[in-house]
Amino acid sequence: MSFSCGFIGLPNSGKSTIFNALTALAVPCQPYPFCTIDPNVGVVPVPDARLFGLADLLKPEKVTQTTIEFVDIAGLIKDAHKGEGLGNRFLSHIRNVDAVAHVIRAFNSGQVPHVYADIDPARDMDIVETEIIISDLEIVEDRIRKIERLAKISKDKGEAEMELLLRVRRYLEAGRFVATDDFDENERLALRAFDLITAKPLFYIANVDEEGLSASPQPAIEAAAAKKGREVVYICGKLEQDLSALPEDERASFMELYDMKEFSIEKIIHVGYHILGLITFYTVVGKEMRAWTIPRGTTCVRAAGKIHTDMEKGFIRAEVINIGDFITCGSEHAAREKGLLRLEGRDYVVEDGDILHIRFNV
Ligand SMILES: Nc1nc2c(ncn2[C@@H]2O[C@H](COP(=O)(O)OP(=O)(O)OP(=O)(O)O)[C@@H](O)[C@H]2O)c(=O)[nH]1
Ligand SMILES: [Mg+2]
Repeated sequence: MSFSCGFIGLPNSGKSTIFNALTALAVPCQPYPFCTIDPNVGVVPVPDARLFGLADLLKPEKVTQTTIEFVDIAGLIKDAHKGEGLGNRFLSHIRNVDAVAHVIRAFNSGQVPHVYADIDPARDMDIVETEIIISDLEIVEDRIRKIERLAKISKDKGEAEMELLLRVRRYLEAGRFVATDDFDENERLALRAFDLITAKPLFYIANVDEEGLSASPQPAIEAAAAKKGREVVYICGKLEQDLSALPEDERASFMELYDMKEFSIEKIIHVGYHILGLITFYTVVGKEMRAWTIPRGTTCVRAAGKIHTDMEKGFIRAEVINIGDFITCGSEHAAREKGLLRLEGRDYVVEDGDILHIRFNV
């Protein structure tokens, strides 16, 4: 899987509409089967033009895309932590995701009431994110109390964890998400065990009108997101829903009609990879061609381990070529003649778009 992404937002912001469209649209992208694990969790193959381009050339029996998981939960309203609306307990369903997409209501519709009457993205961002912060604060406070209780009876005073929790609490009490960059690698690892939503990267999905899509990016939304240092993806939930109901051969002309330049999943992937620091590499082994997702900065030997532990243990070297170069050359032979195929050792840092052929010994 590339990454998992949980949706948050006000009720009627369009989370489920977008979730349904994303997961329904993915079905024809096979060969990875769309699978619904639960009505609100969907695993979708990542469309990958480079992988499809390579498959056109090499015609492998099997092409395996990487996948993305979406989790759709109920909407949050102001004072959800006091039980307003559906409360906030359902946030537990997104405590394990890698990134959070905050769906912002930016479409006008007389038929779909806005919980707060008018369209105001900046206000909605604050309402929902304040609830997230309070919910995380509840977790942190609980944990602090537990450590204090244990400290009375145990030799282990839990000092390191306490110190970390107190640091985290300072962000939350100041009404901020946790700036994970301020923590070192070990602390970040320890932080992960708390499952805090505020310690995950967040981006916005602005759910806009048909007209809003061609008029995007919208200055008011951009300004509000920039203030929080976050990126925005513009999607029209309604159009996505209509698009997902169309047969595949009619989709291109529909997209042209509404000035939809790419599938919205591609926009989400783009932002998600960016904020999570992910890249894609490829393998062609036997009859199978496959895309893999790794964090930027991963060494060749670690990437080999992602494919198979034997490949990491017995790693000798890798033959590496950029997928774009391979497609331009048209064959491995031509790429080799042009000197585009390189031999790299275990410490080589894998680049986005590398095709890796791992030589290993078991
Ligand atoms: N006009 C218009 N209506 C939309 C759009 N996106 C969603 N809707 C409608 O808005 C209503 C609410 O959408 P949902 O997707 O159920 O909203 P939600 O965020 O999942 O709401 P909760 O599950 O209650 O939190 C539905 O009637 C949708 O058809 C859009 O882009 N334009
Ligand atoms: Mg919903």
